[in-house]
Amino acid sequence: MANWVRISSRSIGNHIRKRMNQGFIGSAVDINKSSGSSSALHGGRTVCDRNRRYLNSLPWNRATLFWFQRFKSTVAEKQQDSFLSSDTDDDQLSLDFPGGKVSYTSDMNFISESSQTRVPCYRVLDDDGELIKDTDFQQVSKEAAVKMYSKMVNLQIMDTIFYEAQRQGRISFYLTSAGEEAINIASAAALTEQDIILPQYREPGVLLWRGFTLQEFADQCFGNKADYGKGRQMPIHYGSKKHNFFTISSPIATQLPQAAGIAYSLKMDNKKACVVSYIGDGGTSEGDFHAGLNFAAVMEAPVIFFCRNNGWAISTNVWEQFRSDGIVVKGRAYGIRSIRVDGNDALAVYTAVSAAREMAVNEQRPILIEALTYRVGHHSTSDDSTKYRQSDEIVYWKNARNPVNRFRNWVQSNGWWSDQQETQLRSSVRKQVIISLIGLDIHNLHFFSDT
Ligand SMILES: Cc1ncc(C[n+]2csc(CCOP(=O)(O)OP(=O)(O)O)c2C)c(N)n1
Ligand SMILES: [Mg+2]
Repeated sequence: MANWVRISSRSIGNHIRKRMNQGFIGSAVDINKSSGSSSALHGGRTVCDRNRRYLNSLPWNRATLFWFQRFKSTVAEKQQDSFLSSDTDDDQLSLDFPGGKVSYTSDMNFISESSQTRVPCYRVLDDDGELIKDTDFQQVSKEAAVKMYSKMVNLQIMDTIFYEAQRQGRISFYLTSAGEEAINIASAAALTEQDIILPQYREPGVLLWRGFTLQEFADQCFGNKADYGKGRQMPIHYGSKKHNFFTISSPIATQLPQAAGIAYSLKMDNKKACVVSYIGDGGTSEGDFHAGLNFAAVMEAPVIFFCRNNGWAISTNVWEQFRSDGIVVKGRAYGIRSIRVDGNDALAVYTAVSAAREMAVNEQRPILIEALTYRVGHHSTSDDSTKYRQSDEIVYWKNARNPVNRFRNWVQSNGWWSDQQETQLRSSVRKQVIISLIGLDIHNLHFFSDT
């Protein structure tokens, strides 16, 4: 046993030394080579720039490199909480503890269970889809914006028709992404195809964005011979090796420790890619959430943990799920840089994921994103959400805070979209979805929904 520990710690040490010699770990903290696209943000005020200034002010050398890299993620924003002490060089006043000095205090203060104010939510578009003045955001080209909007509509229509197919008894189960279309599509649009996705289950739009066809979705839900899982999985458990999208697994949160491990392998192979792992607010109560985040932080793995906080975990609302200020505050506890974003604002999601990806890949670190949104549909076809939540609440989120309409308003206000294109798109997608079902030789198809 002792021998094994000696050998394995020697090989980990060798790995670190090898990476340092290759400049790999060095490049992760290379203050001169920071992320390329940061200047693309309006105003150029980015986390990376602020970090670079902070790094420049520090005395550092190669010997302190590894130590420094382990802790830099906690200094990103330099937010001073009242309970935090200022740095001191006086050894009498501080405890030289493994991992860094801790200053002493004579005041016996418990850290408050909550801060005075909640972490704000980053957004770019107001509720009507108008650009908020002086906001930092990543510009999107006309082509990209139109593609993003079209894919959101694709997702909406696929959901409506597949949901009805389940109600008609043609498939055993279905689960919609209604209300979370912006999260699905805008996060996918900000990534490259080399980035590896580990989904929870309410993110089929990521696969749709990457080119998984409507027929492939239908084949999986019907569990026919064209389904890659050969019908062994429940409907909606999609997966595609070709699209770097791991197969969905029913036990929630198991994907998080796996994501940290896969990201660490990307790091060891010196790949310019990251892992993106999605999780719901309910999933964060699983032990695997802790394991995944802690592992990723310690190993400095390039992974984005994307939490869709949609207010509900089946019938359990967030207040009954946790008493923290959502999920975003948990990042700091693990030493992970984090942001809260409006999940119903496609431009905000796109910008946040672009910046997170840049930091994850260029600085080799995990990032946590909490996107605030709302599950407009029932949890699944096995659920009736009106039994545990107010209809008014659902209607409010469905209409007043609709992410698809909001993004459409912005695209249309740029002169990139018209009512005529809208009608054409909806009727063409509807036909394509129905064709994907006709191909399965299903008879007496009737879909009446106004999609
Ligand atoms: C390990 C595990 N525990 C419990 C369940 C049952 N379960 C399925 S979905 C779900 C709620 C998940 O809620 P959330 O993570 O918020 O995702 P959402 O459905 O809101 O998108 C639960 C508890 C499960 N699938 N796996
Ligand atoms: Mg949820």
